[in-house]
Amino acid sequence: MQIPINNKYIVIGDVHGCIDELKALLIQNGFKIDKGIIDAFSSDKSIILLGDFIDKANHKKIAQTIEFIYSNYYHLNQKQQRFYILRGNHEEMVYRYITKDSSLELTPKKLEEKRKYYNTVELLENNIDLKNKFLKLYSELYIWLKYSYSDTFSISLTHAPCKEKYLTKDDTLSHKKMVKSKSRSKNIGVKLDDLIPYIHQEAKDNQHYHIFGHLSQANIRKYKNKICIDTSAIYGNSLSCAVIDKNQLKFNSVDFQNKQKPTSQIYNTLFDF
Ligand SMILES: [Mn+2]
Repeated sequence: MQIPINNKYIVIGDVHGCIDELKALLIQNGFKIDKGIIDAFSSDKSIILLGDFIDKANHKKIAQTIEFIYSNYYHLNQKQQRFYILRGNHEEMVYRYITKDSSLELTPKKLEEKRKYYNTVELLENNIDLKNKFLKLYSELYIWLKYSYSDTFSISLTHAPCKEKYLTKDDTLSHKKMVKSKSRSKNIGVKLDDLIPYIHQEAKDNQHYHIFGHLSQANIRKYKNKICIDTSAIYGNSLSCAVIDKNQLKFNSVDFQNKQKPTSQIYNTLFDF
């Protein structure tokens, strides 16, 4: 969906239950938060989450994250849309588990994955109120957003990186590609630039940017017009954002706040050449 070009945006990478970092990042960017509610007048920016706001953190933090996003989504969008959320592969998989999607065969491997990678499922199965909030939010998620400022400046936003032929398209295959790229956990030992070579191969020296998350990195990774802003908050690193204001693009981050135990991860660096 095209988003208005007369607004400013803060685009936030994969939250994965890092509610303390999400609040800190919003505050760092001028928002005031009182009792979990964002003061709509404290900033003129609209908020965009790039997806994967659930899973990996502990249940308490994931619950707080869903509650915060749910409350503020409907609070900020009362008069006009000021809060947008993209669908990440984690929202999609959790949705498929909790709605008992018939195309999801619950083999022993899938049940193991549910416990290991999609720990929000168990949380929602035991909390109907939270499950209903997640389902309502899920129905609001976008697959892609585009900020078309001018002939020389635009920004496409998706959860995962994808080939340009799929970017901002609305067929089923394109949607799938914008939500999830090739799995690193199923291709251990393969360099990320070899696993998804199209990102650097299709990169151009222009200002038609593609900003995505999904590939947890040690820092913001930028090569020409391709930018990854998933800086591994839940792995104890940082939560990052891109700030869009007219034809200006800036970035900032907050460090992991140590309010929960980080999970572990081996970084597989993007644009490592
Ligand atoms: Mn992801």
